[in-house]
Amino acid sequence: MLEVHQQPWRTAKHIAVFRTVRTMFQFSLLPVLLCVVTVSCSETKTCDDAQKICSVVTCGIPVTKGTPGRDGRDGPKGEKGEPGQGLRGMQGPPGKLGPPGNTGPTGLQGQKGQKGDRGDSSVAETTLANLEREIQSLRSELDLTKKVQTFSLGKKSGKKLYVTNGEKMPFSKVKAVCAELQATVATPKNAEENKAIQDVVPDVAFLGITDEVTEGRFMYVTGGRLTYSNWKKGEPNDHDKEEDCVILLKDGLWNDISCSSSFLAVCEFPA
Ligand SMILES: [Ca+2]
Ligand SMILES: [Ca+2]
Repeated sequence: MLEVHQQPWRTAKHIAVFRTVRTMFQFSLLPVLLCVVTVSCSETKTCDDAQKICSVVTCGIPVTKGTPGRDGRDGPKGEKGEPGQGLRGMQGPPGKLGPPGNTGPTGLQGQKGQKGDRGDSSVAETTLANLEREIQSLRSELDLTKKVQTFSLGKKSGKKLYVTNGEKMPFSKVKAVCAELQATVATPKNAEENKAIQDVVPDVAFLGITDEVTEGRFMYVTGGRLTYSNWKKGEPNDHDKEEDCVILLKDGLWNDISCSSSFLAVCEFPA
């Protein structure tokens, strides 16, 4: 204030600028002074070097060696080295069997062989003898089978065997069924055979007798005129002129009937 009064030419603006410049001078000089003090405590350096140290070290504290830094990044990959000289491992087991290959082309036809020797007639004779023995054996076996069938299935009278399947059908089908079995429709040629058939069937059955060829003249389906008959009284009457077949009634008597009617089938086998 005294200087303001002693130097009246100075304005208030001039005073403010003066104070600012003085303050800046004082603060800029302070680090230099501190650095000079620090350097003087350790070793002799120029003022410029001391300023560099002061940027990382607190002035006035003795400088000590720091700990090592972290490892740097890995360098680029080197070139492939030479094969090692160590022991070689044992060879592994064989691999799995591969799939089969495609079928190859057909080979060339071979050469024709030489003509063989003339056959020996004794070989043919031996073969024939063996066949005859086999046939004889089969005949014996067949005879035994027929005897068993006769005993277990049918009624035998003389040389005939009568068998029924228990089904009722028209006469034409009865003939077909028996023919398929290489048999004929049952045909009694005497009272004994008539009784044998009667015992086999449980119901009314067709007989192998018709007058289809000539009305009123009954014949066997296997051929030939009747040598035996057992007609019911008043039969055959050819009722409505359409009765050309013959049935065996339950009492053993015969009756002419329509061939399209259905009755039991009985086949006759030679026994
Ligand atoms: Ca008739
Ligand atoms: Ca009749």
